[in-house]
Amino acid sequence: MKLKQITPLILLTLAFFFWKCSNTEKGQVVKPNILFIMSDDHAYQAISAYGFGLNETPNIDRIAEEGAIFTRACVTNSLCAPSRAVLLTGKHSFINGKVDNVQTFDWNQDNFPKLLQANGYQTAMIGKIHLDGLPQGFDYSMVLPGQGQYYNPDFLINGERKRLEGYVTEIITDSALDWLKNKRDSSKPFCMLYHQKAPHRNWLPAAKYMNLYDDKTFELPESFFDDYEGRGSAAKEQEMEINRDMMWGHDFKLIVNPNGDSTNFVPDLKRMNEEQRAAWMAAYESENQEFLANMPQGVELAKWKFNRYIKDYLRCIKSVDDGVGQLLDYLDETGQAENTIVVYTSDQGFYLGEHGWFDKRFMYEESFRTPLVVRYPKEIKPKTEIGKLVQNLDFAPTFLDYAGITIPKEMQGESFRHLVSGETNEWRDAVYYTYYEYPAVHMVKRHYGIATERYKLIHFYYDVDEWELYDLEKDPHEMKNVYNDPAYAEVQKDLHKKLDETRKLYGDNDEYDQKYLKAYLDHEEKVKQRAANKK
Ligand code: SGN
Ligand code: CA
Repeated sequence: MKLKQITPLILLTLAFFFWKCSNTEKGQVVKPNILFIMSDDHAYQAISAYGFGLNETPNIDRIAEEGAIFTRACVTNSLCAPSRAVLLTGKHSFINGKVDNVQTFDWNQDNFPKLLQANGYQTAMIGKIHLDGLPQGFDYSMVLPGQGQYYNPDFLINGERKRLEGYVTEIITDSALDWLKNKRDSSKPFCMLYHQKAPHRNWLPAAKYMNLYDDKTFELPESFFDDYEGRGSAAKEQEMEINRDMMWGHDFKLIVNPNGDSTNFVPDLKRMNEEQRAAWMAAYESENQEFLANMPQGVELAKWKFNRYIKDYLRCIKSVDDGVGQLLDYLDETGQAENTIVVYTSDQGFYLGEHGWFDKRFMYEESFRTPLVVRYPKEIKPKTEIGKLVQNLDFAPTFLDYAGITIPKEMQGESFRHLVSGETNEWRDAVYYTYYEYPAVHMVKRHYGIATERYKLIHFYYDVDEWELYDLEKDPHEMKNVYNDPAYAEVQKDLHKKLDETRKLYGDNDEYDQKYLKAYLDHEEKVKQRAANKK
């Protein structure tokens, strides 16, 4: 063989050797670390990478710039605890059993951290989990009981309750860093669920951000005064309107109720220590007094309420974004950025005044979608944009795939590893959604449906029997239900067929609905009786 012929062969061998070395350690494939960051109720509209211009989130944006942003990531059930059960198990709510915030979650079923643990990972869960019982699948757990508190919160540290002084978002970040630096076995790859409580209602900011946005006025979204014409009774009968349903004390942080009775003060003030309370009073009280002295009316009052809400909401997000920055810096400083998959998402989306609303639950876009950005320099090109219908159902299989673990066939999601790396563009063309918590706070009716890239078909049931169909291309804000529009007769027929197929695919049926309805009503009855017995 001539040298000319041998050279490419040598180069190829050398390239393979170097590739092997970079991926192996003592002959073993190096498994990537997983840093799964999630916050609670973080609307994609409040992440600057999504381009809404509301606020700046430079650290979350960094993940998107150095990796991928998903523009149509969505959830299967837009509520906190169910969303967490889905992401852990990779199964729809009606299969994993945690359909609403009141049913108990069965920790004995399989979840992805258990599988990672069994395959050499060290796992930790730090922050909000909202699932009762000792979390299974974690070498270390430090979780808020239930919703948790913003100030001086209690934590369950490997099951033991302890009150920690400080602001919840900062405590969770410090504890995550502490686990990474000092507590874990660094000979093993890690998987850490770093899950913030913020920006969940009632949006209490850190003292240092209480005055952020003081000099700014946020404009009401276009659909703020939506009259819900053109949609069914569910949109009309909800109780999540900023202007009507938010509370003077709890949400707007007035210490004196403008209506005269004194029951509506900020309850959280009691939990704060003196220093925190002093910062709070200094930041809010003069504005409160001014408001009470010259109470605006009509549209001006709506604007005031919206601004109170959105400013506190965005202030909470500022601390969440700071924490993301600290974690990213830690990965950089310790040379782990290359080998760590970083995910930022929320348990669901949220309304920031669209349709006049706050909260979530509906299958309409703002709460159906959720933010998702992912960085993994080894496989994901910077500035990747993915518009496919990826769901929180897909997290468990995706993480297992990255870790080289066989995905159990019972898991219903799909790994998006090869979609986000650009290796394939093939993906599902419809996703399935269910929502069960009714009658309950915010009164969003029970519903299920499917979404395709262009359309959405929703069925509201239980105390109604109403169908809605939206054409997102023509009506991105879902203002007009075209279910009975003859121009959509074919589309409607196709979507019904698709919905039936999708329900079959995932194994959903009316029996599940009946079973969970009974469980829910039994629970409500017990709560009522308990309250009556107390009287
Ligand atoms: C609390 C909130 C509600 C919220 C639910 C569920 N009220 O009840 O506004 O919809 O949680 O949220 S508050 O008194 O806590 O402010 S979830 O994210 O946990 O599902
Ligand atoms: Ca939530």
